[in-house]
Amino acid sequence: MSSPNAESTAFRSALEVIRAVEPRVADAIGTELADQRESLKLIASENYASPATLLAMGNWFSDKYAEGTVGRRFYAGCQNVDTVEALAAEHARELFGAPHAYVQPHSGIDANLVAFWAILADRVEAPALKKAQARQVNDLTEADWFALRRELGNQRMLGMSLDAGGHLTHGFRPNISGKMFDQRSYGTDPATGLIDYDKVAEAAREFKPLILVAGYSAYPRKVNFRIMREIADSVGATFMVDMAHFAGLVAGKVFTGDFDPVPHAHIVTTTTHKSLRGPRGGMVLCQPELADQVDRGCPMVLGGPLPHVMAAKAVALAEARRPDFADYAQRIVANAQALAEGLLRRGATLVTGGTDNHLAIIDVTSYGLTGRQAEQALLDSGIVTNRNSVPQDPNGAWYTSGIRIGTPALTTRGLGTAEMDQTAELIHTVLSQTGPGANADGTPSKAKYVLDPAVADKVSRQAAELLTGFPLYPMVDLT
Ligand code: DSN
Repeated sequence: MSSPNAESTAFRSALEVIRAVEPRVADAIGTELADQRESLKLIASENYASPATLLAMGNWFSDKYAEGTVGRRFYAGCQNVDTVEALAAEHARELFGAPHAYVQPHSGIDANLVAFWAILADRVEAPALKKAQARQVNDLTEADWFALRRELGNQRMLGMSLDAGGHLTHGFRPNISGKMFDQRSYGTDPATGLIDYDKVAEAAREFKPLILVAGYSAYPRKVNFRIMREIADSVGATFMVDMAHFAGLVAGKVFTGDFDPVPHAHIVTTTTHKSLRGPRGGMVLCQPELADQVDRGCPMVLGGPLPHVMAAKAVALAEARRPDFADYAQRIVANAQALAEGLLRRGATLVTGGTDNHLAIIDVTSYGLTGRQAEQALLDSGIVTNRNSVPQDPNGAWYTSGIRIGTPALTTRGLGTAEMDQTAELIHTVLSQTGPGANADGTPSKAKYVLDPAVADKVSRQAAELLTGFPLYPMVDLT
């Protein structure tokens, strides 16, 4: 552990150096910290990285090109990049018990693209090359190449529907994945809001996807990955899990056995900055048979690796291997459940009636609001959330009917279950005192809202007060 003095000196020096070149950037960095300090950050996908993780990103690794993988680069002089990439991958393998880890993806979308191409290469391209007795695609005849490209573009994916909590990159039309794959989605049971595994199996039998995707960005429950793998196996699909949201809960051994995706999936993707609390970035874990294809991620679908971010991934993954990370992961869930219970007790409606992970979805139609109105009213009151669809959402993906809340960030700050109850009170106060607004012509608006500024000010002050006992990056003095 470094000393707070060393951290303080490092951040102060960094800001001074930046200020000497472009003071407005130094000011914006300072203002960002001030803003984050003052608001209740409940965005389920955000967190606060450690000083060591943040500082590992600001250095001369940023200057290095390192296409390729450890020991097999397209540039000379990559020995130090090899060191940090190998370290990050080793920490990832050990932390998650994965046979192979690829730590180059710059984001979750990139990690998913690497996985999609690895699966297509393994399941479609490799057999076509074998059949044509070609070593690589350049050896194919024009006719064989044309046929292979058609085949690559004609594959099926089955993933969770967006309004049930799935992710845009799991085959939805506005995303490249929806243009690459013929996609069908499975939803949740309208009565319980839970995944109905029999329905998933039925959809898989009918659709026969090449890839079955599990994982979510807005589903407040555990997923049984053993059952999902059985479904994938029953139709010969490759089973992929996007654990970006709950990677920290897997790392912290909150999700084990059937609920740990790593032993069950052929391939697992994640971001490193959400509940895992690392730098902004992505990562792929996979079984040995997909490792070679995954390692071709750059330059197949990724630009040059970011060695400074891989250095920070190595630091954050080392932190996640410490025993106190498991305690952190347990507290994330305890806090999410306390927040959910606090809201339910005050009369809120939650999708699935609660949570057993790090997030909950408030159905704000019971307050007479759209997600967009609720999001803005909460923001005015110092509570940062994001609007989100609910299953079968009547307000569509732009206005939505839900508010997604998550506890990884506030748990990092040290808030506990008592503070979650106070947070529930603040959220309920704002939502119950906000009304829908009208357009200039008097018609109802899905965006405008009415909230007495005095209420917003009072709640903002209460939120700031709640946070005073839990300083954020206390080693940085902005005065
Ligand atoms: N943007 C992330 C989230 O907020 O869930 C997922 O991509």
